[in-house]
Amino acid sequence: MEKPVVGIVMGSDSDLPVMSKAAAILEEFGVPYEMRVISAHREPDVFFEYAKGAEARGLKVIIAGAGMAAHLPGMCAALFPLPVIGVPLYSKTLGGEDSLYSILQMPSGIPVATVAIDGTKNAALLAVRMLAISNPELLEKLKAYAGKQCDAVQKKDARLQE
Ligand code: RP5
Repeated sequence: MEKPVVGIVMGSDSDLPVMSKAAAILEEFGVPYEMRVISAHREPDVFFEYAKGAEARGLKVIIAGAGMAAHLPGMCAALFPLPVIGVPLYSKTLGGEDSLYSILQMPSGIPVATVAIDGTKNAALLAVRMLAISNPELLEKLKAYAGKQCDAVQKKDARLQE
């Protein structure tokens, strides 16, 4: 088993169905990852150890998903020096706008690359793009992936023209 280079972390196991989609993309691209459920609020010490140790464990990117008062991605960015991608998760009461603004409105100096509400697939693709900067094999896979998407749209259009 290769050493994980991407960390997928979420605030609760209730986030797992949506966050698992990131794992599926990373598997498709052959990117080794680790996946954890860690609550920054309910178990701050465990969270601190995870985020503080992430660089030494070999992680290059963290994808952090959380809902409601979604402080997990921002706190990852405070403790981990490499890119953090935040996934705001849908919440029943405020539809995920609470999560979105919690993750998006970071103070200057501590960046989190925020994707759309429940935008897990794009978060994983963004992580792959970041890794592809120094990995030509991944870059080729990304080009092939884009090509497949293009073909799929063209096939649908061609069917409409029949
Ligand atoms: C956040 O609170 C989690 O990321 C989750 O989206 C939300 C609700 O958590 P549970 O009450 O379902 O554990 O911390």
